[in-house]
Amino acid sequence: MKITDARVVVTAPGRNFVTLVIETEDGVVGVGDATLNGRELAVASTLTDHIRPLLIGRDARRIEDTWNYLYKGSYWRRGAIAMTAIAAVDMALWDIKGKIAGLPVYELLGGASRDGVLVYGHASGHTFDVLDGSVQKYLDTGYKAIRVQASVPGLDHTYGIAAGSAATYEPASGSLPEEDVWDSALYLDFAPRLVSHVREQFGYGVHLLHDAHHRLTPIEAARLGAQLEPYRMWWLEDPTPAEDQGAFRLIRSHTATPLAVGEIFNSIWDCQQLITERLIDYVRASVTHAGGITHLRRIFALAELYGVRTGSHGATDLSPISLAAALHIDLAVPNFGIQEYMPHPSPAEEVFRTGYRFHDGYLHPGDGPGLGVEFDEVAAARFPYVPRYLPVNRLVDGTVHDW
Ligand code: EZ4
Ligand code: CO
Repeated sequence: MKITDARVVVTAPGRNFVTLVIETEDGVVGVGDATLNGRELAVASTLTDHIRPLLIGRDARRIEDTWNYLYKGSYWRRGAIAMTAIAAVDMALWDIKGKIAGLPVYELLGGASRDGVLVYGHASGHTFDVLDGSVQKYLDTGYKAIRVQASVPGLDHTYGIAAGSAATYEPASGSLPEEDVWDSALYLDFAPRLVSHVREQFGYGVHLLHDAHHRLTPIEAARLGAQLEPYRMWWLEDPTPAEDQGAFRLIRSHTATPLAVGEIFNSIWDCQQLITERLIDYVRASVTHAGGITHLRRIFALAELYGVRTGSHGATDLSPISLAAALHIDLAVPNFGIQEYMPHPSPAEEVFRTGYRFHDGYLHPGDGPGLGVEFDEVAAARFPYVPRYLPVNRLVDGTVHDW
């Protein structure tokens, strides 16, 4: 079954998404997510200018061979841009394979290991009052697990806080990145009080998560983890910058608070040491940024051997196609842990018609063939791309810091 076309659609229904559409001679069409927040056009060009010519005429059924051809064949391995491009091809080919078989992708991955996928939502607030309202909203909707973030007193902007009651929190910056001021001392003083407050208000019957977003030093993270132990967190996410795997040895030796990292990983080599030395509890690699279904399930299989569970990134900068693909993997793998879930901004529904469903704190990918997402290219054309950047952090003295 030959591939006859592979085209990239860049669209912004609420926020920017890059989508790869692969067509076959039989008329079966597959879609893949190629969105890399803030670097969208680099992936689009990789796909259009470099990968498309390699796809035309290839057998769409040969997923593993195509993955290896694109990965090993480029010589320049890894990197977020290349791995996101390969991921989009891979997702589209699994979508096609499912449609040919008439089966949802999770059936091709071995079938369901569970009835639904436990998800966590994002509660946030400028004040504890607002945060409490946000937590209550998630509890009322049936969520069993909630990420809690609140504004750090003394800082103008804090990562992860929604402005007003809107569900999204990521700043939509203009033509240049917004610059925020960061102070780890203020944060470290505040974070244990934040979690203790939520436990006092809501008790221990809900799983709590918190994201430190890569900003601490190993010893700071060690102290925070130790201080959070009484509150029995589901996890502390991204305590330190993710590329330093060895840093987790120090954190791990000081705290039994479960650790999660990986939303910026693009390869199994980014977490080999973390997994084989059992330095983390959850690996957060995503299907879009870590080479697609073919590579992500390899990461998860390695994790399974070492008792590390999955906790895939699921922020709204990953498209509904990515969330669908994640849900198929989550439903199938034995070592599933939890899935991050932020509903997409409403215009996205006009472009991506999804088959996944939320019920009582769990998501299910649906039972349609393939990934179960229909991509409407006519609707996509109504939402033109607008370049945007993620923010940049500086310390009080002006030094650039991790965001
Ligand atoms: O900041 O996906 O856990 N979720 C996160 C996200 C990331 C964004 C970056 O594009 O950390 O909100
Ligand atoms: Co995160």
